[in-house]
Amino acid sequence: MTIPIIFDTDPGVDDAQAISLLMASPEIELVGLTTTFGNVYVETATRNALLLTELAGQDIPVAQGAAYPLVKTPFPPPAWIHGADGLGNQSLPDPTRKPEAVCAAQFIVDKTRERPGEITLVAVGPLGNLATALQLDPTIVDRVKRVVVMGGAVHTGGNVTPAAEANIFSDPHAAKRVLSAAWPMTLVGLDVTHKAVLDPARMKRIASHQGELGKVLQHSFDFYADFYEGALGIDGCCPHDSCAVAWVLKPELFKTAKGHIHVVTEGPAEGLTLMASTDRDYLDDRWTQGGIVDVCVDMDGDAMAAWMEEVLTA
Ligand SMILES: [Ca+2]
Repeated sequence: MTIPIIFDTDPGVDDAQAISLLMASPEIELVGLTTTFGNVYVETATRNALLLTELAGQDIPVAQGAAYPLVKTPFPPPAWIHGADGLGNQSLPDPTRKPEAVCAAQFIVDKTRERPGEITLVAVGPLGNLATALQLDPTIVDRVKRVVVMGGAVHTGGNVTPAAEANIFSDPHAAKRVLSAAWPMTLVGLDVTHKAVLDPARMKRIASHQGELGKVLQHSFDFYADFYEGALGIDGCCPHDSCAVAWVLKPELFKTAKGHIHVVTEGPAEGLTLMASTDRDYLDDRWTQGGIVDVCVDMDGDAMAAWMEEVLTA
């Protein structure tokens, strides 16, 4: 039995690593990639999703999704982190395949109707596609096996603002809808993703096993690692999006806590993910709206990075 996954993504250097990880994992059936703006414009995200799967020789459907946040005015994509092309600025051919005729949200709705109770949605970009899928068909909450979101920061600070993680900050209104919906959900945020570091030696070994795709991963890693060294003093990079994949396949590496997640949509704390633990009572129900989320609060970062290498060099 394989695990069917739809991967909602804005590739993106760490997205590219996670897509490679999914394609290399025999336990995973990659039903499709759905794309969103975020690290890059959505057209670039779609092009990269098509290209990365083609480089691995895999014919995986790609459906294009959200171009803008639901409400707020977007900031330009962070070209200094991921490159203008999302892959550290390299000249790559255009993909030969085209995206699906349906948009990302409809693709998600359709696939979960075809296979009720089977599909895990792993979302590692801003959450507009999942929010729109909820709007198209609210009963989707009963048809997904689980939603795993890379985003947010619960006990730690943000990475784009003092409070907010990038995916949530990029579309806080979408995040609010998605993170309060009553579907089985896991939040994999900066509390855990900052514990794993993919260092240059490990990346080199991975790249050497990944053929043409490996060259793209190596180049984008080098660009991304320069940002990490300058900004955080880390030798390597945090493979944020791969941590969401790790949660699906290696949950024993994580420690979780249960809580309600409230997303702040305005003001200086815009994009903050406030967790109200189910372990205590509150003065009123402001903090306990919506579904209960499994929130990752700890991860064995060394074991996670070692597992990534194991999968990508097998
Ligand atoms: Ca991402």
